[in-house]
Amino acid sequence: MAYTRNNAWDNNGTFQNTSLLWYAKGVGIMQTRALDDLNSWWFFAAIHGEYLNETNYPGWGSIPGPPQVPTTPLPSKSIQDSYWNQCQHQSWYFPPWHRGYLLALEAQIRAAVVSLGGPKNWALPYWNYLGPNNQYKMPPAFAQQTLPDGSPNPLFVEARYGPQNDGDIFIPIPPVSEQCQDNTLYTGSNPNTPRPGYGGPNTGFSHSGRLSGNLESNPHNQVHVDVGGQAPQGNVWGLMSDPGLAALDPIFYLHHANIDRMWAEWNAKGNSNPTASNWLNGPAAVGQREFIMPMPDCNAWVYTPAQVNSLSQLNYEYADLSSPAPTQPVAFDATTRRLTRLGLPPTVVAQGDRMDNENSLELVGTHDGTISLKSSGARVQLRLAPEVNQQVISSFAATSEGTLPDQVYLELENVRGAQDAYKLTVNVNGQTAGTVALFGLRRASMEDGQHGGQGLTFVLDVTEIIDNLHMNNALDVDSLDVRITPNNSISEDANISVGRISIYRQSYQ
Ligand SMILES: [Cu+2]
Repeated sequence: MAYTRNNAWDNNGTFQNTSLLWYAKGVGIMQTRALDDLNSWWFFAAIHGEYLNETNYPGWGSIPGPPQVPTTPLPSKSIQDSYWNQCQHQSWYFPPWHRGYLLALEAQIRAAVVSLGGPKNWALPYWNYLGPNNQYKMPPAFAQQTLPDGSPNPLFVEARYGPQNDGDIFIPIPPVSEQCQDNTLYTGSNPNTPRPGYGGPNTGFSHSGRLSGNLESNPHNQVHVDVGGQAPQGNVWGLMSDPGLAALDPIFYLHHANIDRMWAEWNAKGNSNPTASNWLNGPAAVGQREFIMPMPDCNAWVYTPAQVNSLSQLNYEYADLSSPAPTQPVAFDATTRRLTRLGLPPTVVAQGDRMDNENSLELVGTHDGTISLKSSGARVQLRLAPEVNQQVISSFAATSEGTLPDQVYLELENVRGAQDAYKLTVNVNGQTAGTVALFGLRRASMEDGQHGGQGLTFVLDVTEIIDNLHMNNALDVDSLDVRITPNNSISEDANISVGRISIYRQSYQ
């Protein structure tokens, strides 16, 4: 039987949408089960990530309910080690790991729905916040305290604060966008795909890594912190703002169903997933942890990316796989836009795909020394190395030989901090370079973590800004003016710092 995942905004996103009503009842059943039950809501959240050993927030014992999150009884150490803290982030495994996670949760909810006499073909709805009309708002069923029968609504969560920290949950568009859908390369870069690529960088098992792929950066990370936000006072942030809390919030799975839908749509447009064996076979093939999920029959399901590579191998489909109407004709890709901007003929073409190899990057300029972000952010002068900057400038002249000018990136390197619920907008000489969300920052900053507390690195494609400076004869300069502005005033406890801000060139020659 093929299951169809429908839009959560059907029937205005209320409980008249029966997919949402049955989801609520299924979540309710899973929440009655104990933490050490592999089929419980709490166990599933811990598969993504957990903070059971911490005493202060975000320790699971100090979460303001509902839901009332249990911290006992713990499963055995070996069960914890094989199942918990498994989610793949800052990695090319981000899309396939989450696809398997959704399939397992969906099977659990469907079994609970059927046990209550509900539809045998129930499937997880998706929240397409980038869709038309009101869909940028959270479906109203999630904000109701009670179900239509008057009982408590399992979809209601106290720790959900929204992008303005006032409890109004919506996704600001822009900066959240579907621009990543125009990428044409899963890992690496090409003129249509900024590094590190649509699906993420080539990594091993990566519960917390360094650099998010483009789908993971925007919309995924941004939607997390927009929904979660931060409490107006006190050191509490929304469950969705932090990977170790996020899957406790039932909206999590509808957000990820949409990310999964976007990946399927990207493939349906003709883009390919990796064919390298270390992607297809997953990290277990090289002796690292396996991807493993508990299924309703209590059997473990061990899977690889190859097994979830396309929807045609699986038992579900999406009601709508089409993109909203493109704002530009399809042929009007990033390369064509760039040629138009620079007034160049279509005979100027770039070489093809590049692996995201750091050797292909050359440092153009930097601001050395750690920058601590104040409540209002930071402003720095980023010094350029004159010789390297001249190479960028001369790459514009090389178009006479038919080659595209350099692609240029701004990086915020080794960003560290204790709270994830912020977004930072970066401006270069008054032009917006982009917005990044700090989802996963706390975990990436922990010294005992996978990368020894190196923090996260964010890449912004500033090619268009450099093009504009060049066209205005304003590129031959000693320094660039870089501003970092947070979406909400940064609290001192967040202790957010940027290790280095840099500009890199990547040549097509
Ligand atoms: Cu997520």
